[in-house]
Amino acid sequence: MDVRNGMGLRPLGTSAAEFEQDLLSNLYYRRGTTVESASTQDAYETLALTVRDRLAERRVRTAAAHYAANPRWVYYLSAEYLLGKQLEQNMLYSGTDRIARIALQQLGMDPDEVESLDVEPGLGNGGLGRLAACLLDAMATLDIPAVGYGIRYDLGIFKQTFSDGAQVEKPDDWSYQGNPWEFPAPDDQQTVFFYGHTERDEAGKTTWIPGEVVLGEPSHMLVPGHGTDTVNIVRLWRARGSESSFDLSRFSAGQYAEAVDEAVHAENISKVLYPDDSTDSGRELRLKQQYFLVSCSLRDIIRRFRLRNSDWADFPKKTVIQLNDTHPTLAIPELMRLLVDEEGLNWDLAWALVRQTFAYTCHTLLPEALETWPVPMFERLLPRHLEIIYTINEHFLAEVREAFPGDADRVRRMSLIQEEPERRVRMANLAVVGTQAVNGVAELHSELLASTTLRDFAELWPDKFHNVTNGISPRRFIRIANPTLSSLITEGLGGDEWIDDLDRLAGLEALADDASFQARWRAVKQANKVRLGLGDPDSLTDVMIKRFHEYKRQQLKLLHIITMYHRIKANPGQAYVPRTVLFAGKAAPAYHAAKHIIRLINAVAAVIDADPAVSPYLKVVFPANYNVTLGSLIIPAADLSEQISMAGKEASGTGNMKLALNGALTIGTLDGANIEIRDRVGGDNFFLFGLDTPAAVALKENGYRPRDHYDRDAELRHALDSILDGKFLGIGREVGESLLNSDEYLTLADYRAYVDAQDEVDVAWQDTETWTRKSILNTARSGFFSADRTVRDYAAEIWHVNPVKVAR
Ligand code: GLS
Repeated sequence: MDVRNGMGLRPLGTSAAEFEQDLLSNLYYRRGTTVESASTQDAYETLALTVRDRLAERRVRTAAAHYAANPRWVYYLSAEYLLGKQLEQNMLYSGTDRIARIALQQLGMDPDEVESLDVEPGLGNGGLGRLAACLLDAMATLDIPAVGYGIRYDLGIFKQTFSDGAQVEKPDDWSYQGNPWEFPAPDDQQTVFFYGHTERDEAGKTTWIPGEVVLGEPSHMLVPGHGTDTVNIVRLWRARGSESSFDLSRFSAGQYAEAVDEAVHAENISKVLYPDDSTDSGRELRLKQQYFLVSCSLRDIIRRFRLRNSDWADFPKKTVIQLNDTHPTLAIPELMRLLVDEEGLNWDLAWALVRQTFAYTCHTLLPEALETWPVPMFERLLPRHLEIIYTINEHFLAEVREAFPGDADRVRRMSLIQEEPERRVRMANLAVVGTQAVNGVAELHSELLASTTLRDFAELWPDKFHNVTNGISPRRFIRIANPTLSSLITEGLGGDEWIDDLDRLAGLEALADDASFQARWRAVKQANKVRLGLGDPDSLTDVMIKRFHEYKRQQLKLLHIITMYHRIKANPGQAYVPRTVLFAGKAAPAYHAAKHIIRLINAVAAVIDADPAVSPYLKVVFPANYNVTLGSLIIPAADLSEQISMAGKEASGTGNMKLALNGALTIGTLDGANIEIRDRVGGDNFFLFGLDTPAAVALKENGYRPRDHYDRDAELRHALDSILDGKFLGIGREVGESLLNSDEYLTLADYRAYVDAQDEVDVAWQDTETWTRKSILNTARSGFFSADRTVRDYAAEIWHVNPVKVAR
């Protein structure tokens, strides 16, 4: 039932005429203007509000259903969310896409122009942040009561531009025009402490006397489910100076600017997203951000718990808090502090509750991504939390000593505090100790976590370790990103149920050999290439889209391109398979090696473009500023998906899933989720190459010498020499030298296997029917990689939560 009926409110209509009325009314009352004088921005904001209103009604009903059920909640804590644009998604989920467009046209507005003003909130770096968004989408779609918590950064991930081929970063002031999708909730504001000292009274009760007080102001965005009435929320915190940070004495003395200084300073906490992906930036402001997120969110979680519950013993029954990587791990000592210091629970009971409440997802294998904090910095910022961590550590290490008597080395490795070369707090260790479940994000990753990175912990608590293979939202990454393919699939399967039940794509197998279906499949790919507008739509579109990181090995792709270039130059008369190689992705601003690779790619692209003997066959394009929006245009146009990381380094990858789902064939190593993709799509439909993890480890242990490969392989030598000799506008010598002298990620060792596999790609491409068949099979067999399956796995294995249906 529409709750507004009971409130005497008019239900919102489902016809284009009613939508048009609501547009007019919102234009008038919310924007204070009329059709005649409205700007495109007015029209956009009004459209967003009119769509949002339709979801708001579902949100109210969802909240009522959740309140009545008093269920076990999932609270997802994440420092990053890459939500992507909201308008198109919200129109689809609210069923208003068609009527909204008609209504806009009726009012004489151009729907495409109006929709183009929607802005992507770039509140994350890459895969980890996008995964958080996909999981929220799936939780809502599966009717799981959930709230996502994050930070409302004023400046999201930087905007990438190129100057002379080099990456230049520009600030991303994403909400300077406002954000129509957001509901402020000032009543739920929280107070956060920093610095200061602790005091203990005679009874042993500890009080934290803070040195700085900051306010956390929440707002939320709606997270609608698809094909259901559930609308969950993602709640984002923004820092504000508190009144106590306004220095009244200075104000009275006429020093107004100085008086507000501290308040302004406080607001820096949510000013900017740290632009490092898979690396630890280690700055105090970052630690402040993490505590800010955790402190605000936990108080909010407790407030929500108290709406229906009073007994702390019930807290873990009603609450599971999922830590998205180590960034929100401070939630563990913070909940201890709240329970022991503020609620007066005894330590043992509090610790039992805390451990039952939390679960931790690890997203990396790179040692440099495991966060640690210098003890002196930590102690200054969070004095009480350090005491709590010391106490947790004491109890924990006693447990380790009991389980492994006499193993001092193990105790040293497992301690929450690193002692040498300097004392640091180890967040991953804390996250494992303070949770009931730890999971990796792909099968290989989970195995490697338990056998290497977190081995000591897996030996102590084998049952704590799980695998939950990542997944992607089929709504976002095929239905919305690739509408033409979606229509073809719906036609082929005789219905659109597959969108929320992705295993049904298996039904396409029956069409994989059907010549007319194949022809339409190719036509869709072609049209998507035309839509993308980069490179010849008849060429093989070869894409590598992801953050720039040496372990991902964009440099390997580059060596292949240079080799193709040399082959064409050497034999200009021959026929070559025309390729458009598309790179997209950002490098962390301080990651110089990655930025050199970007610059070299752009230089190689320019040299090839300028060479008429080569350019008919080979084109390298590098559109700037890769984000969810650009990805959604590239992915549907791709023929070949490059997933070429050094084995044992990519935790999972999710771009690999998006591309396979959209019918691209993968060329890849046995790394991360590539292994599971290949298992499912079949070895015949996947171009495998390179060292596997044990071989890569062994090679490094036996003293890898990249120069041996250089000496042995003439084509490789030619490619590297041309870089070292400055043949590409003099750019890239650092890249060449690093490959030749250290090559940490075994690029040269995998070069020959990679180039040979690429030759197989060329051969396969020339057999159009077989290629199309492989493409269809990739889509048909990618159902497993739906985020809905991922969320079901979390729900069954880790969260133990049940759906709550929202009645119509
Ligand atoms: C990452 C990993 O690097 C990716 O392999 C993984 O797919 C993603 C989501 O689990 O998490 N970890 C990280 O710090 N950034 C990532 O993208």
